[in-house]
Amino acid sequence: MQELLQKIAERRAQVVVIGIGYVGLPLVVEFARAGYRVVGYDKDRDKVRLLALGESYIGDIPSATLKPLVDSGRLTASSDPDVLGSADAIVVCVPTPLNKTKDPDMRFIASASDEIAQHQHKNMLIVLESTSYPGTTREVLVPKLTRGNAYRLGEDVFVAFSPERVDPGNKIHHTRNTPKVIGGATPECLRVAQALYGSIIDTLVPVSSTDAAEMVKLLENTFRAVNIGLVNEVALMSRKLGIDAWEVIRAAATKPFGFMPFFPGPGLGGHCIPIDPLYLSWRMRTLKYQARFIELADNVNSAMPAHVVALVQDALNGAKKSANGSKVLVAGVAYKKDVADYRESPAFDILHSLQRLGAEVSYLDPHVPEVDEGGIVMRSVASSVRFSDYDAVVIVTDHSDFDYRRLLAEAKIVVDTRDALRHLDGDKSRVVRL
Ligand code: SAJ
Repeated sequence: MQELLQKIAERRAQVVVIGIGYVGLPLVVEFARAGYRVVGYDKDRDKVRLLALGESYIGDIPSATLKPLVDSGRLTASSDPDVLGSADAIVVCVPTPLNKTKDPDMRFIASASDEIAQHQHKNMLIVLESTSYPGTTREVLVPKLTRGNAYRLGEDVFVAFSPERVDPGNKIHHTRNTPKVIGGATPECLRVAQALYGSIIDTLVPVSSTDAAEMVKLLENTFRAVNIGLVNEVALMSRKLGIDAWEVIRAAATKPFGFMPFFPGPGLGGHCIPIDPLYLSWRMRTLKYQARFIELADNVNSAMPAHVVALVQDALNGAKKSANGSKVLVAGVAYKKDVADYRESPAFDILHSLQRLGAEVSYLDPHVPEVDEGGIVMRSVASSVRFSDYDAVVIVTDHSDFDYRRLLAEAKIVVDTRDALRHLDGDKSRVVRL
């Protein structure tokens, strides 16, 4: 351990980050900035090629940040698993999606851990950052890295879990200034992991085990999914009560203690909040326990796209039009404002449902020029599009750079799922909100 701690302290440790996506790329930047030699390892050759050129493909990391680090020779990229053989520290930031039956898809973690095991040598630190169910590090990673007792945990192999806390598009909280939770498979593992992360992150939050660290992350995201589910149900109840849910939530948010505002939306998007909590409910099912809040929130949130489509149908009906044959424009397909990522975006459920009703659908999203998702293959219309060319416009993502004033002036009907027009005066009689 001393040898490894020394290498880390002197920045001589060779770091390899497996998976250079929205979590891994900011990490390789911080490690390179701290003076380490770091390799971004990914099977996606496009990412490797772009990183090797110093060209960023992640909105939060400018190429101007990347290029000097690549030119310095400290930051390199590779698709060759042999780079793992020369690593002193490996950080795993691979996707943890759900499969078709909404069960954890562990293939990326399995493949990464197999490759690490194949290239393992003495005195290696391996940290898992990918969000997964409590027990993953202990039950999946550790056995592979200590198989046949070739390596002894906490003596010549060190394993930890440290959840990522990246909020895409967040201009204030980035890798270095966001506190980092770390759990070690043994106290020595924790100590080595803290030595590594302590050189790139201001505040570390050690916890007692990898299981606890895994659960911290799931609590963070379940907290969001459940509270978003709550306010989505508040929106449904308020509509039946003839109450403005947005007004009620904003008024409740003036409470200076004991309240945190969440807002209704067209459904949950992104590859975290709709997915991570289901890793916990899946794990609980294997222990014969039903995680009721997670499943209820998932039910409510998953039903929001259909609710939006019903609002569109009702609004068209109010104008004596059927959805069938109407032209509908979806404004925004990204999963949240001011990002280009459209994974799991509810926009596609809405587009699909409107198509099935016979509507002629288009979308406008300056951040997403084209999509090929779940059978929807489309290009965005131009931002100069005339909103009056459509029978209805549905605001699904409240991007800052939409021309809301012109949209409100021109559109025949607006279904606003984000209360994006709240700042505008003028005739709102054609606007329907969640
Ligand atoms: N949403 C609502 N209402 C809200 C907040 C969000 O409908 O009040 C929707 C968004 O439109 C989006 C989804 O929920 O479709 C997720 O939004 P999000 O704000 O949680 O953003 P993510 O998924 O990009 O990032 C979250 C992080 N967000 C924040 O902490 C603000 C954080 O929970 C994690 O670091 C990250 O997931 C992750 O990687 O787990």
